[in-house]
Amino acid sequence: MPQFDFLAEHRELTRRFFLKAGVLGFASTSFATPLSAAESPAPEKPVKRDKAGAYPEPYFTASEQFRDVSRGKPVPHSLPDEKKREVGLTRETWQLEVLADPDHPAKLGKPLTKKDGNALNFEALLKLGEQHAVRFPKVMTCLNLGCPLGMGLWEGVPLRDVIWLTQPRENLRRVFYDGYHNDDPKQLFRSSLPIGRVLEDPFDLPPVILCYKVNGDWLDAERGGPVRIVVPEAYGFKSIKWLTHVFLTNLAAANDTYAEQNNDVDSPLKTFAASLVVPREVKAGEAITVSGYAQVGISGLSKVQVAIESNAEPSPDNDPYYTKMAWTDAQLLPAPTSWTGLPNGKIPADTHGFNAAGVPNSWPLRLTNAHWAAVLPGLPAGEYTFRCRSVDEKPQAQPMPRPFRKSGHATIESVVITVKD
Ligand SMILES: Nc1nc2c(c(=O)[nH]1)N[C@H]1C(S)=C(S)[C@@H](COP(=O)(O)O)O[C@H]1N2
Ligand SMILES: [Mo]
Repeated sequence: MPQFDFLAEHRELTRRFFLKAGVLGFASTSFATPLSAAESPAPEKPVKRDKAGAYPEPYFTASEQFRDVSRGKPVPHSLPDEKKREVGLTRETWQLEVLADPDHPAKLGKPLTKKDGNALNFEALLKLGEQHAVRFPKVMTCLNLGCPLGMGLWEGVPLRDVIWLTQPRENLRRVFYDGYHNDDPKQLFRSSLPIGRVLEDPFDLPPVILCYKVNGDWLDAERGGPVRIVVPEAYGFKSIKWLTHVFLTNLAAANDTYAEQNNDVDSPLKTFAASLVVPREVKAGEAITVSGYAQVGISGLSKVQVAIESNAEPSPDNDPYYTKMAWTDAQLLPAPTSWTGLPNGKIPADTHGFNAAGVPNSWPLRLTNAHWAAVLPGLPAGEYTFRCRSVDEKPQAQPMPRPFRKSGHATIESVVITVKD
């Protein structure tokens, strides 16, 4: 299966930056990346180059190049077409039930059920989309993995518009939802949200959607089609694929499958910086080129900073988050001018975060990845430790104040660099 070649994209982006900066350290660099080395398997198929041999300016990831995180035996997207039709995993046969949770029922005037013949079908969803469709960019990323699975422009109908159809009246505190799981309770993968998050959007966030398109195309089966939930500010496990059921409940607590794995299921995307290309060895006195990406989490990103210290000098005590280091600002790479992966390379009208001309209102965009690069001055021979961190919009250095792994990847990375005479 072809996969998202994030590193190839990143190298092409930063190549332009280093060319302009007059330093091209790439020939001798080797990768030092805790993320891609430890957690991301080697990409199987490189991103296609254009006629001139250059990679496209990366941004949105082709749906088939996403990394796939799907459970199930067999995984639902691998079912034969006929079976997909039978179980409602095609646009023609898909139906969504929106019901009261049988154990802790919310009071609904009109649940949407197969039994009553009013379950929501794809045509009715698209009909709602004519009035209410929304689009927003978001990186799909797994809380357990930390590395990006792919960048999508997700399109769909706000979940609240479907919930309103059920005429909820009382005893509604949370929304539980799950997807097709081979009718085997052991394979169930489910998630949940407080009703308040669904009915109203926190400041400047897009709504939670029933998503049926990504990057201008119908959502394919591997990405969770015909319909998946996409929660803008959340890690991937909240964005349930092959959606079949929404339960409106009076329970106040999360029932997410991910909660069973010690995960913090209320954690929104963290802001952090990661290195992707750092040399292990450089010549004394020679400029050091480093680059990486930052996940722009819920608290935004104002800058990425880098620091390098000699291992011969002891670091200050009681400074686990390196707040006392001599940090310098890296360069955040600018927004693309053409949006690879979208029809005609253009941002469609009414996309969250963009103006009418398809230009981002600000940069970098929240809930996406930003790329960065820096050139550090040459150093005398010795062993050094390179680090990078992010500073959010508040501006707080991150990953503080919440560096717990089970809230999502967030560390200040360190890479040892040897400088040789
Ligand atoms: N039905 C269902 N939905 C699911 C999953 C799953 O196993 N089954 N995996 C979740 C997890 S843990 C992640 S990280 C994302 C991954 O989305 P992707 O496969 O589109 O990259 O899907 C989520 N939705
Ligand atoms: Mo995940």
